[in-house]
Amino acid sequence: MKLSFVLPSVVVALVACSAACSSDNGDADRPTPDGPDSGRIGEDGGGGDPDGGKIETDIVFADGTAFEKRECTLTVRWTGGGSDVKLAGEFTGWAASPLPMTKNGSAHEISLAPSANLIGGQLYGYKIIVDGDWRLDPGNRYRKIVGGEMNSGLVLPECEARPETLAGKVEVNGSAMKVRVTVRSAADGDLLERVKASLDESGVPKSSFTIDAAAGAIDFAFDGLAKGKHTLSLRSFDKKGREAEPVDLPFWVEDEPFDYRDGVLYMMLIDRFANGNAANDRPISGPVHYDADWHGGDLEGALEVMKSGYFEKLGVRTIWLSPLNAQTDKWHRGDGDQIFSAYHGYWPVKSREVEPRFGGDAALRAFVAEAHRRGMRVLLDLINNQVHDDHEYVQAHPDWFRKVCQCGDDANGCGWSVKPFECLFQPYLPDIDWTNAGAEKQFIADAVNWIAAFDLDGFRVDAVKHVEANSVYNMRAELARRFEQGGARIFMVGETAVGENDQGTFFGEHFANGFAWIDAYTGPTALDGQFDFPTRHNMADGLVNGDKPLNEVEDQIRKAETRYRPGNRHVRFLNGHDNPRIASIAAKDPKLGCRWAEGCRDDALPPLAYADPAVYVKLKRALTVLYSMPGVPYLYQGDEVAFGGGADPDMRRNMLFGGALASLEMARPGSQAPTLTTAQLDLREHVRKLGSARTSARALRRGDRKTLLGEGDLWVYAYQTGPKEIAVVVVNRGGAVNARSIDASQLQLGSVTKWTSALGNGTAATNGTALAISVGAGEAAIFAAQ
Ligand SMILES: [Ca+2]
Ligand SMILES: [Ca+2]
Repeated sequence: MKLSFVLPSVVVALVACSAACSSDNGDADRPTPDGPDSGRIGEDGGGGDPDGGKIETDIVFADGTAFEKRECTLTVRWTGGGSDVKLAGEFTGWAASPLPMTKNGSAHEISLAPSANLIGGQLYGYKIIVDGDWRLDPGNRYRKIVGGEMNSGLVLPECEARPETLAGKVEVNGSAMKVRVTVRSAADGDLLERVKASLDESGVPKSSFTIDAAAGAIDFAFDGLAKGKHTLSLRSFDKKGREAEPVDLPFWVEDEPFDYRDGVLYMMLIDRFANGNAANDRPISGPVHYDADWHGGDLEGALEVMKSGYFEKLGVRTIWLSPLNAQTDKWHRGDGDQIFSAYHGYWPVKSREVEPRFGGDAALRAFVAEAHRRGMRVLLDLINNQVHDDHEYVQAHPDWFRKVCQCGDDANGCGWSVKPFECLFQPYLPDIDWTNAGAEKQFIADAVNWIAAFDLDGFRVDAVKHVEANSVYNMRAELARRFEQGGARIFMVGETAVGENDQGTFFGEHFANGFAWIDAYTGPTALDGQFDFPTRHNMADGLVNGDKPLNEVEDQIRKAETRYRPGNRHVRFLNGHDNPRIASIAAKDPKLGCRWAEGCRDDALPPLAYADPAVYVKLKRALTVLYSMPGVPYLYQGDEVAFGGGADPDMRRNMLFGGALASLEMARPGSQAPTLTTAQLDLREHVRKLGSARTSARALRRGDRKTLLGEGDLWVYAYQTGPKEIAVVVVNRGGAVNARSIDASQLQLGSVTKWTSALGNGTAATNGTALAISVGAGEAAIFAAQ
């Protein structure tokens, strides 16, 4: 079929309509939590952007345009073998009357049609019975817990309710993009009237689309697009005025298609990062000690730091923003009966609004836009486990939340692993009940809204192991429907804090060890990756405090490479906003034993800067390994300047920049922000060289790691992605190494003429199939082939 043509009779109405004149683009975007329940998972009520002033172009279909009708049936396909294969679910009375699946080639299939027991838009639990064995269906996106068991879930299309927008794959070629969008009528056959289209919140020019009237499709083609992120947004309406679920097609114009391994993930704790607007500062003071109070950091400050080029210099390609939801103004007693405020962002009272202290919605939009101009991705910390008592949903929907018992209250049968899903982090933080359909629907809709309203690129998902797993699957399904039809991927990386030997059985699913547990939540229909806690523990133990022989660190890294499923994007890290600082660990600071939550303050806590040069030697070594790891390296604010600090909240001291950015620094009232020491600045220079090394050497970002040597004090590994695309990493814990010969027969060295040192230290030379390596005592080096 011809791809596109415009019939002479086609009426194309170009109506520039701002939010002010668009009656169907207003409040629908912000459904009230107690709005009508359509039964659909992840209802988000529209694609508008009332605060952003979106302009849409009306593309009106001419009479005679043909449209396919929506499908009402859903085909379930099982490809896992077996001879007697049946489907059983809530709609079959489970085992009472399972439905036989028909063999079709190597698969078994069944087509499900709507009925009184199977209503479009509703989520039903089911399993596949394979020769008597009840199995989850990996071919379906949804999950549902029924009777304490995890099941697959299916949702029949709401074919009668509204038309449907379907997008083909977005093709980007240089600065040009094209995509075919097809619209289908509701099953009643009511014809489509129009599609409202916008590109980057502006209308689309008439020359950018043609209507294929025979196929009910629109072919879009744009050219001359600027580098960075773009989004084509589409809303379709039929003649009855019914609106299809909105579709957004985000895509990037960039020199090299991005991979999250390409650079560092940098975590910013907004309140403690940079204060760009003193007018929104609102500490609680009174009973709240400065260390646990709001300090004034905001997205305006973060934007200034971004504009200075700070992140590029560190090799950052992805920003993880701490939670931005509006927070309670209250303070509470927490660990050690100490008083804390919500400065960290994990006590939300609103689901869709940015905390005013962080600069509000406009500041987030500005920050994201600037990041995208610079080719950086922005992830929001998404809290799916808990809200604060004062959250907007708690009063209206008490059934969405649980207050069973407090996590860690072992005496009352509420150990962290005894009731991991329903236990409370704190008595004032109601736990979200993800087995409640209403709660699930709303919190997924809110997640979709964060992406749609603020153009975010994904989420860091908090506390995954305390949230029923259907949250991850069903959220991915809705994100995919809304944003991923054109081939984009909303990146989701989860926090499942388990050790290598941890295991658990939940809702009938068993995780035999930490690797399997972490992997269980990842895959095409779930998370893209998780924080690699088992490897973190071993990397930190071995590298940061310097106690573990390097060959044992190598063994642990090898384990991570072989025991996780290939293809996921797990995150490698040394510490984070919940752990004592690596500088204090490297210093083996005895003050780490004096915790803030036990009442320790000021000089009883670790210093902000260490004087001992040995600390920096260890940190340079550890950070060199971090920046040369497979996966996604993650840096927590302050690691690059060797901040000291102990347990919560001591590892969250105000960020320091020095130089032109010093005006954004925060300090305790009545005192000055400290000055970064020469040693701290020197470490930052080292990290910048590491960032530059990872950015410039494709081998480091994309290659498979090959271990060339693994001794207790000397460790050498390499990556190769082409004849001259080779990076060799040398980690030396012992004395100076002088022209040590390392077998490099795993590498193809034939095209290499020389080696350059990315960090400016040591030398490497090719000698046949070996390398001659020299590095100083305690040093790490990266050599790039030329
Ligand atoms: Ca501020
Ligand atoms: Ca929970």
